[in-house]
Amino acid sequence: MGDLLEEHDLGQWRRTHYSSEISPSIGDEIVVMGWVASVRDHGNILFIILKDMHGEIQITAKKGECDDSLFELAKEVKEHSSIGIRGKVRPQEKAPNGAEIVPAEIRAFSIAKKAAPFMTQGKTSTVGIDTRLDLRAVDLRRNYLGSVFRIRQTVLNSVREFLDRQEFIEVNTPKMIATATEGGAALFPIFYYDREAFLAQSPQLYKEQLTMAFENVFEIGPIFRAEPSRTNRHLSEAISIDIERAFADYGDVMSILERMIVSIVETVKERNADDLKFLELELPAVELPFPKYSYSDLIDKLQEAGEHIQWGDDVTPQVMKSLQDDRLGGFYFIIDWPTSTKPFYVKPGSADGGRVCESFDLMFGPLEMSSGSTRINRKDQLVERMSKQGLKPDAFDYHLRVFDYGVPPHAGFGLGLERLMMALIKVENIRDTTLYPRDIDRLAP
Ligand code: AMO
Repeated sequence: MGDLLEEHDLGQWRRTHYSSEISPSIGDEIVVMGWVASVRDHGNILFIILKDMHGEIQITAKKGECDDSLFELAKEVKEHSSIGIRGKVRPQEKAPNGAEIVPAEIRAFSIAKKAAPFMTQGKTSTVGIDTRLDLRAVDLRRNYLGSVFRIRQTVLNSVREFLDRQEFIEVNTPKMIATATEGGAALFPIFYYDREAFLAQSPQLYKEQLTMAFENVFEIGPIFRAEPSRTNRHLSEAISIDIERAFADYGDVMSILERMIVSIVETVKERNADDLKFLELELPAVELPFPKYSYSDLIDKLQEAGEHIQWGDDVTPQVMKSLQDDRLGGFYFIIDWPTSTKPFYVKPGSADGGRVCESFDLMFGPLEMSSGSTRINRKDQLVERMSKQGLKPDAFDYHLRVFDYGVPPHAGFGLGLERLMMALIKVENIRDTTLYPRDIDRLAP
């Protein structure tokens, strides 16, 4: 009786069907490939559940029914191994797709050398996230995360489709840059030949410049923030959906943002019905227009609720939790923030000496999803705001010089993809919405 030998090469083997294509009516011999999700050995009968990118298929090896030597080989198959099976399909009511495969040949491309330190079946995992992240590629085989990342794919597709319909052009801006834009967030310095440079915190100034040429632009790309804190909502590298629109103000882009969120929710409902069913998930209710609260009104409400918060303070998730208001459970905007709390490029309002600026945050419950604003399009005002925030206008010469050539009134926003996923999927930890999270403690894998 032979051992199950590893044959790393594909050779002449080719998959003929994905799991999702298997039905009891297939008469011919087929070849399936994937990973062993589980093995159940009942002595004279063995069930192997094989998982591929579309789902699962049952392989049933029965003593007497398949060749003796093949039956012995099948018994050696271990969870997580990568294998191919040639065999015949027959109906089996209890199996996925109502069919099972009776094997005629097994090919072990890679035999698992160890048992994984956590279960990959089932919806929840009992081990801590760090154990899972240390072996993330194996963790990502969990059906739960499969659904999360398929939904993420739909979110990205639907954003692109939506913005394409609104005549936005997709751009890619430099990620190695010379200056900071988002005051509060710390920068990652890098060596750039013989100079110091930084990883981009945001495509902000580039997307603003591009409105001069293309009017409406968007970018889906990484942003880098040296976040010193350990929280469930901050990453050091996140994906931001950024838009910028010429001849528009913050009201116009808020309208784009809320319609985009509605379009995302509807598209996920339509394209990911199976994933939502598996996750037992109902997507958040979205109704246009989203409620809008002014920052000042919210501070009054928080003070009434007993919070020690002053006008000018940031509104943190902890503080927001003290507000008992049903309308603050879903998506809503906080608008008209103090100018002092926002970056230099945000346009101050015309009333009250510009104490309040034309800005908004989109929230989901206590969590910030997006920030946006009308931007300053006057060079002298921008220089003044930079200086007020302690920045050296000379360092921004590369940006300021384009203001001599007709920068249009413009507005935009940045929406955090992982934060949006947290809201849609009700994930507690942002790390589960990204493949390989980066944070203060983690730079690998
Ligand atoms: P802001 O700094 O508010 O605005 O960032 C926009 C959105 O990006 C997401 N985000 C993060 N997500 C995870 N981890 C982080 N460390 C992190 N930092 C930010 C959030 C946030 O709402 N230039 C402006 C946008 C604009 O005005 O167009 C900006 O970067 O969801």
